[in-house]
Amino acid sequence: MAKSDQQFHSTACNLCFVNCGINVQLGGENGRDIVKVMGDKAHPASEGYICNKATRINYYQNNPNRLTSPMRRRADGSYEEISWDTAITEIAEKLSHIKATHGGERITFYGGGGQGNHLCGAYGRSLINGLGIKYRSGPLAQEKTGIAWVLGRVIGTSAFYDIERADVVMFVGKNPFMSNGIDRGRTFLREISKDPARKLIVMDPRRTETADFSDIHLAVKPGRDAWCLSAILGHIVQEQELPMDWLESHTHGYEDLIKLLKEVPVADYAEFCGVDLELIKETANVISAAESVVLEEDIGIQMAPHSTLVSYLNFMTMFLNGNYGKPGTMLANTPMVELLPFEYRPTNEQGEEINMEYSPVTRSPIVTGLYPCTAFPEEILTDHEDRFRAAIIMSSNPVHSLPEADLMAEAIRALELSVVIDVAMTETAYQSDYVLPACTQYERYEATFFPMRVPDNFFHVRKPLFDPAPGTLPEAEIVARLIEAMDIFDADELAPLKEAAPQGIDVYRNAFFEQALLNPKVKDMVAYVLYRTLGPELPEGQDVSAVVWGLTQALTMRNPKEVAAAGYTSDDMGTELYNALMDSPSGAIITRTEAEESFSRIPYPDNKLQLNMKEMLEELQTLQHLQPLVDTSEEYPFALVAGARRAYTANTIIRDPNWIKGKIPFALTIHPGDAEKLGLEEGIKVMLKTEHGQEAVDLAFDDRMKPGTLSIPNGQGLTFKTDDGETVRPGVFANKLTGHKHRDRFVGTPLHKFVPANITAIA
Ligand SMILES: Nc1nc2c(c(=O)[nH]1)N[C@H]1C(S)=C(S)[C@@H](COP(=O)(O)OP(=O)(O)OC[C@H]3O[C@@H](n4cnc5c(=O)[nH]c(N)nc54)[C@H](O)[C@@H]3O)O[C@H]1N2
Ligand SMILES: Nc1nc2c(c(=O)[nH]1)N[C@H]1C(S)=C(S)[C@@H](COP(=O)(O)OP(=O)(O)OC[C@H]3O[C@@H](n4cnc5c(=O)[nH]c(N)nc54)[C@H](O)[C@@H]3O)O[C@H]1N2
Ligand code: SF4
Ligand SMILES: [Mo]
Repeated sequence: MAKSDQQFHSTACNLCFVNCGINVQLGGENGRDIVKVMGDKAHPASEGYICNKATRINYYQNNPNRLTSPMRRRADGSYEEISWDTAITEIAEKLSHIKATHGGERITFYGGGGQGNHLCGAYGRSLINGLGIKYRSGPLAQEKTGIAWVLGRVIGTSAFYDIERADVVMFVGKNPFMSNGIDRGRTFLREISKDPARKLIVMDPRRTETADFSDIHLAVKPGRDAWCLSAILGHIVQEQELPMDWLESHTHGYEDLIKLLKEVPVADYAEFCGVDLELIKETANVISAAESVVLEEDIGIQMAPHSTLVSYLNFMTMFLNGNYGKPGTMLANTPMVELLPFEYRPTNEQGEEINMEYSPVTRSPIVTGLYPCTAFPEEILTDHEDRFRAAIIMSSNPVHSLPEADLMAEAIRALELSVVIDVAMTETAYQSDYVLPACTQYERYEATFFPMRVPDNFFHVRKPLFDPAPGTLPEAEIVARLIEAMDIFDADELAPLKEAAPQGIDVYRNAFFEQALLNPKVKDMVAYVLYRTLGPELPEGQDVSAVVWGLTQALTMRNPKEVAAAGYTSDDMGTELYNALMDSPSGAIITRTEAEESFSRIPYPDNKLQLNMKEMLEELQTLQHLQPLVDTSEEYPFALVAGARRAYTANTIIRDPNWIKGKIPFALTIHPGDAEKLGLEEGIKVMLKTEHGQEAVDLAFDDRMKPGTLSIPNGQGLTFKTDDGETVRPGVFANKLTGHKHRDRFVGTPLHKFVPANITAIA
């Protein structure tokens, strides 16, 4: 399929989770380079927007260190190339053996998707169910399980921010100027700052580039957002009018929350969180007076002290002021795939959750199907008989991205079997028994749909730009071969579907629903089944996208009204939607929702939001002791942000350091005033030390920093082999400096944004 024409091809950027639509031109020696990248104006969400990073995706696609053969670890820790047949046979044998001896629950699954590659998650699910894997985790469990738990308890269904129509937008611990993470990031910031009718509030210790566009910047002390939000809420409850009729008809338990907020000593909390009392009052008044308010948070608080409580308070700031279920607020939505379900979580009369599940060894809570990823090493490094014996890690790099990298590596080495499915030899791959090379997300069909927009939700199926690189396979095929090598299906079990497929989609559809009722395996391993039965009948290369047909069928059964409202009205809306997606290179709207319907989707009694989340109300009361959860000390006087988004960071998706322009992206930043006090000059090398390790790093000044804080970029210290065969690891490997116990007490998300640290000049 190599092309070297002047034609533009539509796809999406994979360097952050908003996945802007892009049009690319291919070229280079074999036509396998992405030589030009432009924003795709026809993309329903990004509308032509791209940031500085998109033009550099060729560094991902043509990583000189890409994997092109399955690899097996030797006893001495080196790796040898093996054939696909050998790899599949050996892995299948070992997995079957572990399952037979210890049970499928002793195998864990980690990852299953990244920024823009999501279909592999569906195939991963087939492997999970095929093997009887019960426990899984992934990168969502290091940022989003707190918010998922809270919203599960409060709303109980999937919901999202209607940010485009909100009069007041507040970003809490989110810097979209650098990280994007919202559609048309910088354009949005310019638009809202110019609009006199709208207001932007930013809560961030650093005077961020985003804060430059704001009407109010709350430069909170790091880790003290909970007090700041409580003070804002306290002022509203004590001095402003709440929409009592609305609260009465749409919420349950608001009285308990209001009672606690009435007692908040607003001035004390303001002082403790370091924000001027008048600014807190002004913020409260703006929120209270607004027609519609959206508070969008991100990892600046999701990876900071009191993270789960702060998520709860963010939502209470919206909901206590009536900001749910009307335009410009939080709306229930209709995702095609629930990457992060805000699931129904019933409680008893005492407000205790009744169906909570826990991980096998540490008994950590499972939220949205994921155990806390910080517990991963403890679930392995023990002689507990329920420990994990094997791990399958797909499209994720936990040794690099989870706290305490060395312990993570030790845990993976302690397993009886570890298998990584990735495009590159990653830090995690270098610890694993087998590494299976996937083709990139530009070499197969892929879909992007995260975040899930309201009121119109959209979905983008992307056609491949290239054939798979030699030696690589799509995850769909890797999973299928493993399932087949383990004889998970009997030879003739899929025969009815294989026979039906050539007879047209109507016949296939009937056969599919019949088989799904008769044979639970068809439902459990739906991605695999569709791939092997419907897939071969689809036009060339489309077999990987057969799963999308299954998704459109499921969506139209769940949300027929919303799919119809988006314009799909035939007898088989699912197939109609599937065909529309295959014919829409820039993506298409899949559902349309009325704001008011947000209430009918709440699964709790009388469709009411549940505001009195017991655990959070208890945690809220602990704030009155004015004790920071994490503090600096004489030995570690700085609060280190271990991983900030900068212009040239993209998790570990691009490994070739040449993609980076400038030096700052690698450096440790400090407020010039702090540096002066320590007698440190800009550009020197310093030793950055925490309780868990130390790393040498270049020092750069940043007068936007809050004094007393330090910051290093995320995604650095990656192992890369240069053209001369030299191995380099530029920048700081942040998770050599973090500890896995430094985590949220409810859901175990790491507190990377507040790591007590010290720096000294290196002579
Ligand atoms: N350039 C770039 N963009 C990315 C990514 C990338 O690697 N590089 N990764 C993507 C991913 S996976 C994610 S999850 C998002 C994350 O996107 P963001 O959350 O926006 O990114 P961060 O820079 O990690 O953190 C945001 C802000 O949190 C602030 N912060 C630190 N401590 C505190 C605190 O205690 N309280 C408050 N209120 N704020 C605090 C920091 O000063 C920072 O400005 O970015 C996505 N976009
Ligand atoms: N200290 C610290 N740690 C952090 C953060 C921080 O700010 N500070 N940020 C955290 C955040 S928000 C996140 S989201 C995580 C990310 O954590 P991870 O999900 O572990 O890391 P990524 O770098 O996004 O990993 C993506 C992996 O997918 C591989 N990959 C790319 N394309 C494909 C493909 O098509 N198929 C397959 N099979 N693999 C592919 C890449 O090579 C890479 O190994 O990191 C977290 N870790
Ligand atoms: S905002 Fe994200 S998806 Fe869009 S171009 Fe930038 S990195 Fe790519
Ligand atoms: Mo993330």
